[in-house]
Amino acid sequence: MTEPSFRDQASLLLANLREGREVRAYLDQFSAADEGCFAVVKVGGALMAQELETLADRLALLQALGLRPVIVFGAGPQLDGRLGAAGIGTERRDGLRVTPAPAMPIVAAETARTGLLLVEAMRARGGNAVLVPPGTITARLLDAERYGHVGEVAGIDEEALRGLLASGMVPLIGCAHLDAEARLLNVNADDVARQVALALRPQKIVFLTGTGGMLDGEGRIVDSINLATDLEGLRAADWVHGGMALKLDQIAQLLSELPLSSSVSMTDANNLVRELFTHGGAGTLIRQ
Ligand code: X2W
Repeated sequence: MTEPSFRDQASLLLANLREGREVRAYLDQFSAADEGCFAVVKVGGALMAQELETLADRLALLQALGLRPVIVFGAGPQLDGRLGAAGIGTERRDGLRVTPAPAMPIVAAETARTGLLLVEAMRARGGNAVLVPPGTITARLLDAERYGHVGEVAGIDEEALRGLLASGMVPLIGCAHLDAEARLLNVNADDVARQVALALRPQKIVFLTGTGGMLDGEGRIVDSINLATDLEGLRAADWVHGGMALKLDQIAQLLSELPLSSSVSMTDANNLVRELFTHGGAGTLIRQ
């Protein structure tokens, strides 16, 4: 089956809006976030490279509908390439990139470049996005001996983010952030997304990935996961490997600190609108 095009998705949306059906209900629900942020969307670096145009289309559409997403983006594969070209190999520990001092200017520059490509692609579609200014997210050094210049999120300037949203911008948050001593640190983008979600308390948290959702043992997308009833069984299932189990635990932890109505979706750029605005969805919906 071919993926529905942007045009198909937009017409589905508009047809449903005219008929006042499920899309309208979702739109009303998401618009109720008024001054706040309706969704934190994490975009992995691979998708920033491969699906930039589609992503920019979908985000510009959300913005045109008056919705206010905040985007957290990664740049993992881009960093592998740039650092490799500079003679700095890729080593990961506990899922984090070991980042020696000479790598940091490259991490910062490549992250900014990756984000600016999305700014540009959104502007070309009538959208308006900006990279958040330095200091919006502050970091703290994790364990210099073990990871080098790697940080975790120490603080989030919520007012700055809400100000950008109120002025009609989609804030884009990368993975290089200053610490209290104005040192740049490399912060894993999934961690940034979770912390931003905890601060802004959006209705939706969306992880956009190339796989389009969580895959079961046969490589099919799992439609929905109810953590209250499914988590133990999933942990025990042989097809749930280490990385996926960790991700599920992190999502469960995140949702446990958010209102019961908040949910996490995993989907791809093409299906973002369908996942957000239809009961059937397109991806994996995770509730608590
Ligand atoms: C990540 C930041 C980029 C990232 C890294 O250097 O790869 C650490 O591991 P993806 O594409 O979302 O994986 N930082 C400390 O998270 O990008």
